Amino acid sequence: MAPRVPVVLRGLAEGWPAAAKWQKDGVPDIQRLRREHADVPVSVERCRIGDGFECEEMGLHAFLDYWERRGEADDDPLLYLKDWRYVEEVLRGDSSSLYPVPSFFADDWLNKYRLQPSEDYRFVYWGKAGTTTPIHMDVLGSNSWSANIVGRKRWRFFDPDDAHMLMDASGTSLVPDLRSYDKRKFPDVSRAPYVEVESCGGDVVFVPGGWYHQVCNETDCMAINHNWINALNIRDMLRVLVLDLKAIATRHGHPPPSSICQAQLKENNSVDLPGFARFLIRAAAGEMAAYRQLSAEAVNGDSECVPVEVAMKLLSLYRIGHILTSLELAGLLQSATSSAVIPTVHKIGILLRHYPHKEKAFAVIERYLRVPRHSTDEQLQLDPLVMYVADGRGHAGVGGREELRHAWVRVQSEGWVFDVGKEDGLDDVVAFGGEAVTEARTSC
Ligand SMILES: O=C(O)CCC(=O)C(=O)O
Ligand SMILES: [Fe+2]
Repeated sequence: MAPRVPVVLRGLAEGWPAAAKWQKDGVPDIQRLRREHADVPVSVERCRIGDGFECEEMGLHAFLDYWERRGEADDDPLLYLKDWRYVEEVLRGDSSSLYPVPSFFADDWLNKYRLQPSEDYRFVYWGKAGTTTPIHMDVLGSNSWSANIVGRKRWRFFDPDDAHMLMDASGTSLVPDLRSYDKRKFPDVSRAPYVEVESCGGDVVFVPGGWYHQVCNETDCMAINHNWINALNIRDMLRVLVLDLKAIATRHGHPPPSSICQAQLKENNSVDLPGFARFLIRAAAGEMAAYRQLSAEAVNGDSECVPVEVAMKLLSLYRIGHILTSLELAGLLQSATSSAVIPTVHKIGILLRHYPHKEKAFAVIERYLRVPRHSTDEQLQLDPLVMYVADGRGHAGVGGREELRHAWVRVQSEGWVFDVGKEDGLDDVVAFGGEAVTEARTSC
């Protein structure tokens, strides 16, 4: 996962209960699906080549009727049932009767800590041969995994570094559909390098966040798909939100923390920044509990070696602490959220300060999670939040709240290790990385 390239895990979904329930002899078992599913309303997309898509609501049984009938008339539309929150709506929140979540993908904050109680990102996709998901990048910078229960899909992936080739001359609009587009408007698309893969029944595809992809169902397909975020890509989510917030602020002419901008942010992304901070606070509690349990188990075993799971929890806590502090100091949160940020960050700081195997954990993080300890100045410059703090408000050290009036952030040369403290009381310093703070930085 850390190298962030698409991967097909052949046969990982073989033998899942979903295969026995949804298909027979390699084709969807429509009679059984109809018998075993209530006629609930579902949202389907009408797929049209090069012309975007439209969503419509219909009953599940009408969709299954369509599935059996489709192809009898030449002008039958192509309907794709997708983004169906099946676990939540059909299985009452517990997916285990249908599939196990593969261990590689189990560290999943989006579905565990939830942006909103009802907002989960566990979907089912059912589509006839020819249905297509046009080119897109997954929501909120998240990764996804997609398990083919039945059928064959063809995927085309574009590296984030080549994303500019998929845009028009202004760099703002994305080519709508790779099968048919205006070559004058999108002159570079045909030259953009891509990775093409095929996934079949029983295969699971890992889709790294930030990669544009288009997916075509070459036969009738049924798939299960999760979007997820954890310590390795939480900063991508922050970046997506902050960039969108900046664009909204520019468009509306209001400052980013204003309720108008935050409401628009929530409209676009299902979450505003205070909601994002609440999500991180829930994640901090969960990750701290998991860290305590895992590290207690590890100490009972071989304490010379820091297991990668423990290192991962430490990385989670560093990153959550960093983001919460940055948001608070940048004045981007409202007070209801702010009052929960500081105790959370303090708890995280204390926990990290007392961890005895920090150096070993850093080594594991670098080696196995491929998070470089020394991030370059260039990377820091690219962090939109740091830029916002630096260019938007001048001094990172001047926070809005009384408790943070003298607090400041120093992004150390280690990159992801940073300190938070109070100028006038070094005893109160919460030292990330173990070092007391003696210097304030106002920009990067
Ligand atoms: O299977 C599809 O049609 C789309 C899947 C997808 O876009 C994903 O898993 O990210
Ligand atoms: Fe996707």
